[in-house]
Order: sequence, then C-alpha cells, then structure tokens
Amino acid sequence: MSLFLDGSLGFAPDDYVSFTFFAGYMAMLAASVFFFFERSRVSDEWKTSMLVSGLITGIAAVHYYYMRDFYASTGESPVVLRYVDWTLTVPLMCVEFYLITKKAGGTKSILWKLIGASVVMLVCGYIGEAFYADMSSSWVWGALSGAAYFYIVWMVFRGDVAKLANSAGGQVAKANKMLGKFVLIGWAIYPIGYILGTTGGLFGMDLGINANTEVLNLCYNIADAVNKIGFGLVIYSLAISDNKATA
Ligand SMILES: *C/C=C(C)/C=C/C=C(C)/C=C/C1=C(C)CCCC1(C)C
Repeated sequence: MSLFLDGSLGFAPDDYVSFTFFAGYMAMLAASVFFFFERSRVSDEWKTSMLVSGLITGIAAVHYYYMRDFYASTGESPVVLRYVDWTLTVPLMCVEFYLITKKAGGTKSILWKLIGASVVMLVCGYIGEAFYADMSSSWVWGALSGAAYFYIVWMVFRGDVAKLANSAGGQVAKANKMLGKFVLIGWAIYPIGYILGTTGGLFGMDLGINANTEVLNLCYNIADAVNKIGFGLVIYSLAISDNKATA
C-alpha cells in the first residue's frame, strides 16, 4: 500500500517541505478536534466563534491532505488548492473579528469591508502566482495584493474594528490586539514567501536568488499553522476567560 499518489511510502529526512505539509495536516486536524470539543465548555455567546475556529482548521486540514499528495507526486506548488483553501478560510477569519466586536456594535458593513479586502488580496496573489510567477512582473500583482493586506491591518489597528474593540474594552480589546498581531506579523510571512517564490517578486528587483518553490511552500505552511491555530487559540482563551468572569 502506498501512502502518496506517487506510490512512495514517505519522504526523505531532509525534505522539509513535505514534512511541513504532513505536520501541518496533523496539527490542523488535532486543532479542529480540540476546538469542536472545547466548544461545549464555553458560554453560549462564544459557541459560534469556537465553531468558526474549528471550521478554519478543519477546512485547512482537508486541503493539506490533498496538497501534501500533490506536492509529493509533482514537486510543484499546489497553487489552486492553496488558494481555494485561503479563499474559504481567510473570510472566516474576518468573521471572527466581526463576532468578537459584535457585542460592541460590530456591523455587517465592517464584515463586508474585511471580506472584500481579503478577496482582492487573494485574487491578486493568485493571478501573480498562477500566471506571472515566472515573470519579473509578478511584483505588480503582489503589490496590489499587499495594498489590500495593509487595508486589513489598518482596519484592525486603527479603523472600525479597533474602535469597536476598544469601546468594548476588557478581554475583547485585549483579544483584538492579539489577533491584530497575528495579522501584522503572522500574515506578513505570506508576502515574504511570495517574494522568495516568484521571479522579481520584490518590485521587480533581482535579489540574486532563484525563485524557489520550496521556500515559498515552507513559508506558507509555517504561516498557516501559526495563524490558523493561533487565531483559534486566542478566541478560545477569550471565551474561557469570559466564562470565568460570568461564572
Ligand atoms: C489561513 C490563511 C491565511 C491567513 C492566509 C493569508 C494570506 C495572506 C495574508 C497573503 C498575502 C499576500 C500578500 C500580502 C502579497 C503577495 C501575495 C499574497 C497572497 C501571498
């Protein structure tokens, strides 16, 4: 019986990309089980947030299962699977921001602004990777994607999301700051992967390094685990501490 589509049973010890695909898959799966089970321990108002956390890691787990096989059998970037995963999970992360600020008056319009910006960010990134990755113009799509990314960072740190979270104060403000750090630092790993993985990714500059599929996937896999599981854990600790406060 073979483990992978290419008929092999595993991967070489120095194949770090395959390792992160495999470990990422297991970590996402375990995190989903954790979020789904712990959901019963938090108060009602946090149950939807916990469900969304579990869905984010669950959707990623299924995609990692397929991406791992795709990479093992072709050695290429699973671009389409990667972006299908992100197109489902990033908007769900925007929903998390909406849910935690809802008590303080979070509106649907804020949610749609965040989702709209994340769609622009991902569509531009997809075009850059799927059609321009080998060309020195890939940076144009990366820059457009980056502009949408900075809009999200701004919304969370200074814009409507920050204002609402701060007016709610306490744990909500704290959780928003934590999630904001994930968006600012954790999400920044993705454009780094893009720059290293596409030709001329950084404003068309020749960095003297070859566009590297392996480094790109390594960055994306590490960032996914950090951000998707980390986001869920922040929500979880917020929900649990709120439990204690009201108990
Ligand atoms: C769970 C998946 C997440 C949180 C994915 C986030 C992806 C990004 C923040 C991607 C950003 C990009 C840029 C800012 C510019 C270059 C192209 C992208 C799409 C890699």
